[in-house]
Amino acid sequence: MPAETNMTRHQKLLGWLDEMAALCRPDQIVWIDGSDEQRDQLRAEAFATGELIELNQRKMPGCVYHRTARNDVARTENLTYICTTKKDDAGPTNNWMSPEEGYRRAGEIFKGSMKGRTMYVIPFSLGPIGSVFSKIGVELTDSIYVVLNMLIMVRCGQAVLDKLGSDGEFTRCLHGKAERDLNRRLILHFPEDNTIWSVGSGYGGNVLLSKKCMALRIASHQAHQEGWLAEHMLILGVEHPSGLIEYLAAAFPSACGKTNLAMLVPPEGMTRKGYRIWTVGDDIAWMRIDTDGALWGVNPETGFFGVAPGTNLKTNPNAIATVRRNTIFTNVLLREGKTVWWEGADGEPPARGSDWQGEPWHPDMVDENGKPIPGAHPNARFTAPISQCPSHSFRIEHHHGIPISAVIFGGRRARLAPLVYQAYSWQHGVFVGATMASERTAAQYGKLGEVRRDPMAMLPFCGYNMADYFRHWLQMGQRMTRPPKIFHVNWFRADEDGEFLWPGYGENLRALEWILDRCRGEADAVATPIGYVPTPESLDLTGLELPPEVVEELLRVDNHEWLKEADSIAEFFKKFDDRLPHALVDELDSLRRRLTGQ
Ligand code: OXD
Ligand code: MN
Repeated sequence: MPAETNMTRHQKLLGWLDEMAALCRPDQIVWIDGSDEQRDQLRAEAFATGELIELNQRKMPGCVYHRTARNDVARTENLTYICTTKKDDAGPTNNWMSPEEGYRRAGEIFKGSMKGRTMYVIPFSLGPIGSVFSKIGVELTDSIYVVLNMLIMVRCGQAVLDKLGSDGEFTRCLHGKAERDLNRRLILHFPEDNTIWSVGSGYGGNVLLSKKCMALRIASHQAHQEGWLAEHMLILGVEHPSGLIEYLAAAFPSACGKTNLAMLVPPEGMTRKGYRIWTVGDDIAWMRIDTDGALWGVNPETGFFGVAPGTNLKTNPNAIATVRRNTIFTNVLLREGKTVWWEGADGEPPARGSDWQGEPWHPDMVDENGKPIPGAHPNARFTAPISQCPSHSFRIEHHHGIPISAVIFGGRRARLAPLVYQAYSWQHGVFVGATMASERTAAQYGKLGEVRRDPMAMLPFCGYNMADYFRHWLQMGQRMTRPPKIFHVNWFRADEDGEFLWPGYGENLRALEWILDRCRGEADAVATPIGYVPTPESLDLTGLELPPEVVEELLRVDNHEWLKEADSIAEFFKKFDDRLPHALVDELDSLRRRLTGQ
């Protein structure tokens, strides 16, 4: 099947396409031009085959519904590999395979896997087309669902090929559903070849190759080589009552509320004060040092691929407004009358519907242990354009990005970390990010205090040796004359009974206000062994009615607990042997000294 087109004269692209088509043997090849007409045609085709279900167009214009296979509902980290010549270049936190083995093993699965199917060619740009931040990729896929998601998530089509010209660089992304068999599924990254191969899955995080695979794993490798940062961070703008808008980039592990924070709605009192939030991105930030010596960033994506369960008018009203139209819903509950529902949605559960597996469902159903059977999969998703978010920033398309005033790291720590604190320096901030962790709470999992370290929320996404990644962060700090200040937040501190002490959601803006005031040198703090912690008076808590002892507990630093934390960090650092930058060991020593008063 020749890859004929008048859309591009890029010989390397055409040659690669021929080669991949010879491997996968599709019946036909279709180029995605980015037009509405083509999108509508593909949608109609997917309705006809049952790959998609059209939702109620009167109530949910432009919305469609999709179910993935039962065994294919989340990212499969155990089948995700970094394929580098040297194992050490993937590092101790990644699965590794040699490039030869990767191409051979995945090649066997891809072989002939698109017979009877169509191969779609999706040219896409991460970042505004032509911006200094931006990178081009081309994804080949045999899934219309992938094409329709990509049309929302990234800039696609002819304009990208025009920018690529006849010899521009691009990331080669090959995806095939194959049999969607867990034993024949591989998500492979070849950073040395700027190539991604994903086979045997139809789940978003495994198959929208622009996202985790390219914008994080491959891009973090490129960023290391080229001197910038590709991070698992949201970006939001906080408009100060004076009209000044300042931007924050924040990293939290998956499913810790990045989307909610990115679209935060200020509580009433702060709206009255004049605060306003501008959403730039909810998942990925690409950041560079500009000529002013400061860090500037873009969100390389144009859509949200958010978790639906738990999203409602209280937790995230802007998300609810965003998904009212032109949205793809995956693995949520399908109601009679072709609308959707999920656990934690507004209103009463519907009396009946069909669940994420297509089975009849009603709210009283329980499993053999008497636990309620959910109608939506806990990782059910919505894919929706950022432009539909009521708080979307007017600077999303700016080619030079936006200046980042503060970088925030966060985890779920029921016991240890105060609501917010500031690192003493860039180097100390890198230590805070590198040792970030989430702790299971009694309410959730039963076993208190179990900790998973997730450095900078990049554990599953760093495409090279994480010790080198830490060094890169340290060096970035040395190259900036006006680096952002670094902070840590914890919305999840709990009392002895496991009850959260902090109300969270919109109220989190109170901590962001303190952070930005600190950046301007306008808020008080006390120097503690772990960093600068707010004085109770420096946080505006008007209207919250938190008892003083709760505020004290939220800001408390327990030296004894932190010394235990220091031991756990030392254990974690052993993973990296002598590749770990010495500056981080120095930071651990300094922390211990401050804790013991030496
Ligand atoms: C994630 C996601 O898993 O964004 O981090 O989907
Ligand atoms: Mn994510």
